[in-house]
Amino acid sequence: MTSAKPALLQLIPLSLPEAARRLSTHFDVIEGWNTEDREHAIKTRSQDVSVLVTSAMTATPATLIDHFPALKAICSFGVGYDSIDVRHAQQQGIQVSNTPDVLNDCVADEAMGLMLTTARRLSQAERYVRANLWGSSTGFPLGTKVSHKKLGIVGLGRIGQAIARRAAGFDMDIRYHNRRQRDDTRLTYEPSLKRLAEWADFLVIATVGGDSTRKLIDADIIKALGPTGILINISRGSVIDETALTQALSNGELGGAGLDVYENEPKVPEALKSLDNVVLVPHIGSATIETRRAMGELVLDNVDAYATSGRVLTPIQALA
Ligand code: 8YV
Repeated sequence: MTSAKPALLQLIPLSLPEAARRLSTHFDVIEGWNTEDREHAIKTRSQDVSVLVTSAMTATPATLIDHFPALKAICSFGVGYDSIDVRHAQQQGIQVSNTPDVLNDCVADEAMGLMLTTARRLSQAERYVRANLWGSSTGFPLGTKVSHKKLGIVGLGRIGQAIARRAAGFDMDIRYHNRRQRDDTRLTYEPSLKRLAEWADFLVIATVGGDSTRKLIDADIIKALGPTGILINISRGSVIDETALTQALSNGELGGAGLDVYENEPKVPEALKSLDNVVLVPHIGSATIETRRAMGELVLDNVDAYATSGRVLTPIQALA
């Protein structure tokens, strides 16, 4: 039986106590985060669904969007939208929202954490203590200084700028590469990514994912960063050629890497796991209690705004 309210299909659970109440104020909520429930909803309710709740990590391709002829809004949990066919949705007049800004601090904090952990070998040092090697004949290797070093930021968006503010506190010399120079920053713009990599001690990837940046960091850029350089990725695994990265880390062409994201999550190449000059964490940039709550609330605010005004609150700008 269908209710008088329009239907909202939730492809992901929102772990906020108020989520069910807030979503059901305006919508008949269909839980579809299990494959079985989702398939059932597609079969039986596809004509009713006007709102889809999804996430940056949930595939929302054109084929899924096209199942719902009455779809008007897609509200996503997360800032990245390479998992969603936004262009296709917008071409059908469907609004798409994400959760920008609320996660900038945590992702930037994590980028700094990865820089420090990789350069100062903190994970390796912890493994050393736990393995009772401290005090043994096996010495612990020296790390690399972070303060006063040269930082290249690839992608000076909201998260990139938050990283730059933090790095300024470490007295780092900061330059950035973007598709276009920004007119609202005094940071030095480097139009050539290769020259930025040659110059930098640390290269932090904070750009968008998707086709426009696929394998932007290839063997050539990795080589330019060089044997003492450190690569940090908090954006998307697709931006780095993971095979080239693994090779460079193994043969000493690159000094180290701190990775939050991977080409084929949750799969991490075994070859990377065996290396001590790489720090591997499981896509946790936004994963704090405070930030995940704020992201969930912003999804609910977007759904409410759509229901009450017909416009989502934080739309993704129209893609060309
Ligand atoms: C994920 C992220 O959203 O916001 C993004 O783009 O990659 C993360 O914050 C999070 O893992 C939930 O899907």
